[in-house]
Amino acid sequence: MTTRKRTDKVKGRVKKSKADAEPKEEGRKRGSAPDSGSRTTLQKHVDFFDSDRDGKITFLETYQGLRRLGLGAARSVVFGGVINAALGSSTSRTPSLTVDADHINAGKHASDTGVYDQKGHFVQRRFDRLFARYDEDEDGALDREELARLFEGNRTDLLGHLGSMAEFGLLLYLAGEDRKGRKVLTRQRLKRFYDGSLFYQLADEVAARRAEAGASLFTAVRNSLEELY
Ligand SMILES: [Ca+2]
Ligand SMILES: [Ca+2]
Repeated sequence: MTTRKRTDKVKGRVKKSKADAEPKEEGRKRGSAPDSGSRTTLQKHVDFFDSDRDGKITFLETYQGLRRLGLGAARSVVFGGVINAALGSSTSRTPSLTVDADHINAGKHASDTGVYDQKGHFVQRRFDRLFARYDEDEDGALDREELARLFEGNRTDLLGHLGSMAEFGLLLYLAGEDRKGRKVLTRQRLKRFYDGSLFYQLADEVAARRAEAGASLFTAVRNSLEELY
């Protein structure tokens, strides 16, 4: 059992670094992402949080989703509260802390961003064009400034909805990679953000990291202190 788990972890790590290094790998969907051509990007993002798939996202589900994405307990409470307070009422059309996923799915704005087709599906060609335009130093990743410019001109549905939180700052925090002391979002990650599979990938990575950390008592104690915040 332990050996199998370890092998899986190692395999996961190899797959990840390979995928990050090779743009060609991009088209491949990860196993845990919902596999349905009929779901729009926004629906996939939402599905990630709706763990019992009843179409409603409770505060607890948002909290648990943020924890799965690697956010500490305190931050998850704060962000979860902000997200559900902001989206609960607007999607339910009555004061509520539960998000009504059906109404988040209108998808009206998704097609305006330039990365999606009329139905709200991701279009690789358009993404390539978009990325090339904003990756001004052509290092294959977007830093904070490049991301700011991108989102200024191309507000996606999701970011529109998450407008009250730290927007791409949170995205950078959760999905960014360190490069010479700066956080950057790689092309691969941004693509996954747009196609709706990023949250699932992040949750996989966080789970693997937590399992690994759990192996050593010292790391486990240190991490649980970190996770409180
Ligand atoms: Ca639910
Ligand atoms: Ca760049």
